[in-house]
Amino acid sequence: MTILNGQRVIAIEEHYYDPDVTAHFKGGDSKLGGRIKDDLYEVGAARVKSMDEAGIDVQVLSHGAPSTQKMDAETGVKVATAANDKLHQICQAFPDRLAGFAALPTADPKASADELERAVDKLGFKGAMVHGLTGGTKFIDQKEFWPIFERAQALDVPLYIHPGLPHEAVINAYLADYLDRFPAFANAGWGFTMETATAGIRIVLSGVLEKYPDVKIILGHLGETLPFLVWRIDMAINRPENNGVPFRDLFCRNFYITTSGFFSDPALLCCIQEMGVDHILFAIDYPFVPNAPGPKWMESLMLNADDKAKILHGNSERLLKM
Ligand code: GRE
Ligand code: ZN
Repeated sequence: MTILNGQRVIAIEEHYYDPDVTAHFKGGDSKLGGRIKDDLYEVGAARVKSMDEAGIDVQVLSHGAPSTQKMDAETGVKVATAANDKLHQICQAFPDRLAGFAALPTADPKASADELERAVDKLGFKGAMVHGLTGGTKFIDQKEFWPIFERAQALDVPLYIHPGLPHEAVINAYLADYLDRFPAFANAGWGFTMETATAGIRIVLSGVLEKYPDVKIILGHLGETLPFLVWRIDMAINRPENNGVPFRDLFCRNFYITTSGFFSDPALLCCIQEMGVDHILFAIDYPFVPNAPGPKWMESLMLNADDKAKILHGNSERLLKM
C-alpha cells in the first residue's frame, strides 16, 4: 500500500470538521478552514482514497482549531461529548485506517479529565488534542487544568498541544496591520507558532511535569521552534535571579514532536540532534497540507532506514499503542 517499501505509515495530526462544533466558531476562527472546508468535512471514502494515493495507512483524526476550547463549560461538555461519539463512529467505518484524538471541554477541567478517560476506555481514542487558549485567554499550564495532565498520566496517553490563534491583544499589537494582505501571519505563518511555543515553554515552567513526570506532550510543526531554541531557553532560565529549571532535560524527556506541515530536511535534522529520533512522529496536517508530499519527503530524506521507520510508524505504535 505504501511507497516506502510497503512499511506502515501513520500520520497523527490529521484534521476534520464536525458541523456541530464549527457552528460555534466565531470571528477569525470561522475563517481558518478557508478554501479547504470541503476536505475538512469529508471523513469517509474520499479521505481514505487520498490516503491510499499518498501511501498513508492510518490517520489519527483530530478536530480543527480551536475545536471546543472557546466554548463555555456547559456548551463545551455537551458538544465535545457528542463530537467524540461521532468521531468514534467515523473511525468505526474504517477501523484499520482511522483513529481518534478526543476533543476536551477545557472550560471544565474536571469534566475534561473524565471525558478523556471515557474517550480512551470506551471509544478507543489515542489521547486528546487541545487547541490554544481556553476561552481565548487561558494557557493550558494554569493549575486549574492540571487534572487533565493527571488523568493523561494515569491513562498513559499523550496530550497533543495544537495551535490556536493568539490572544486578541497579541494579534492587535503584533500582527494586525499585516493581516489584510497576509492572513496566514496570524496562523501557520507565525501567530500559531508563537502561541504554541509559548504554551510549550509554560508547561515546562509550570512544574506540572515534576508533579506528573510521566506525562507525554506532543507538539506539531517540528516542535513549534522549541527544539531549535531549547539550549538558549535553558541557559537563560537558569541565570541568576531565575528560579532555574532543567528546561532542556524536561523538554527532551516529556515532549514529542511531529512533522506536521513542516517537511524540511535541516529543520528535522536539528530536531533529531536535540531530542533524539524516538521523540519524532510522522504527521501531515491534512488537509491544511496535502497528503502526497509527506511520504515523498520521507522517502527522499537523507536518513537511515531504521530511523525513518521509527518516525513513520514505530514511535506512534509505541506512544499511541497502535
Ligand atoms: C493547522 O491545523 O495547521 C491549521 C489550522 C488552521 C489554519 C491553518 C493551519 O488549524 O495550518
Ligand atoms: Zn494542525
